[in-house]
Amino acid sequence: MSERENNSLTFKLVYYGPAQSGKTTNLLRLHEELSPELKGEVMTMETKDDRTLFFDLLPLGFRAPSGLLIKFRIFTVPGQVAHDGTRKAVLSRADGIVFVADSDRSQETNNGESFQSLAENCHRVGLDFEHMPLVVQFNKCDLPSAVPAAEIRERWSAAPWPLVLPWP
Ligand SMILES: Nc1nc2c(ncn2[C@@H]2O[C@H](COP(=O)(O)OP(=O)(O)O)[C@@H](O)[C@H]2O)c(=O)[nH]1
Ligand SMILES: [Mg+2]
Repeated sequence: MSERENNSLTFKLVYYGPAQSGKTTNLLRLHEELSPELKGEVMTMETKDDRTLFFDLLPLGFRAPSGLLIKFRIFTVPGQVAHDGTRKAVLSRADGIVFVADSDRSQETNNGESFQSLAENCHRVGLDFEHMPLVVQFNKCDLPSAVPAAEIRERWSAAPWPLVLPWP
């Protein structure tokens, strides 16, 4: 949940998706693009087992003209199937989600399974998936084996979520 205290508002955003789809790359790129006064350090945590939280975090914030401090805490989840417990912990109390799909045609099953796990995990941690602010980003569109944009648009045409395709 976003919290409002001390004249500040904090939003938690989560990058979710299959392993290797480019979630961490997105976070690092965002960090590069932001001006220094807006951002904190990127924190990356990796463990071999699932006992410690395993995620990336980018904190950022700015002051609105009203004086309100608006902060974002942007997380990525680990995509590997084994890390479902961690994904639930990271997803808990999210205010918004970016689902990062891998456009490579060989990854269609992994994308589908990960999206299904997102819906299930939202329900498990008490988030209303149907009303969650969610954007679907098809990444790795530069690969020769990427599914063409027209095909992705056609397939997602009935879905209610905004689709981000970085190519025409
Ligand atoms: N070709 C291509 N490779 C990408 C793109 N985004 C990420 N990658 C590569 O995909 C691999 C996995 O990326 P990473 O961000 O670690 O994925 P994560 O597991 O979702 O966090 C890395 O080798 C990245 O350099 C992209 O848009 N195009
Ligand atoms: Mg990662």
